[in-house]
Amino acid sequence: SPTETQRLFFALWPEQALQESLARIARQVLGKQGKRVRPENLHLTLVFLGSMTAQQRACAEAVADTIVGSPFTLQLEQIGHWPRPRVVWCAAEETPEPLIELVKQLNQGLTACGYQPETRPYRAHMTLARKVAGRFPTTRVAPLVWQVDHFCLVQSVTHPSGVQYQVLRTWPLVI
Ligand code: 2AM
Repeated sequence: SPTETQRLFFALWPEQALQESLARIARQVLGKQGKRVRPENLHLTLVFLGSMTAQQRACAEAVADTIVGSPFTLQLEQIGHWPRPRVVWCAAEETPEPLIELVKQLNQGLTACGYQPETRPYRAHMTLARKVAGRFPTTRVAPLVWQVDHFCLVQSVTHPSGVQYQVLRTWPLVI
């Protein structure tokens, strides 16, 4: 129905092998601290859309259809902690220019869909764990190299057992 909504976001979705490598690092650095993200849920958000109607989703997909992006390599080597949201994340020391450009293109296009663009600066990260309190110094790990050649529209579904993410569509980064 037109009033039904879905909770959506654009993301980079790693292959299972990379998700497992990230999960292993998370186990090593976190031990028993916090609530680790399940390996199959590990991802990097580009734009969080939130609750979208079918019409808004169609608009967002049409925007994604217009994106002209380049593939890039993400070198994940930094583990850090944001004390206020209490998340531990993994990130690249250098955010590749094509990633910044992709997020910018999405944000610009999505304003036509009634999307309120994020006012905070974009910080590419993969949340590894939530509810991590206390001190957690930034550490460097052996880089995980991620060749990114597509991006995805993802639905977030909340179950009693936890959140489940479903990749709805993917778009290639080709130029
Ligand atoms: P996070 O990992 O830093 O929490 C699905 O919820 C994804 O969208 C997560 O990667 C989450 O980032 C991101 N996200 C960004 N803004 C959000 C918001 N306002 N509410 C929920 N998730 C958000």
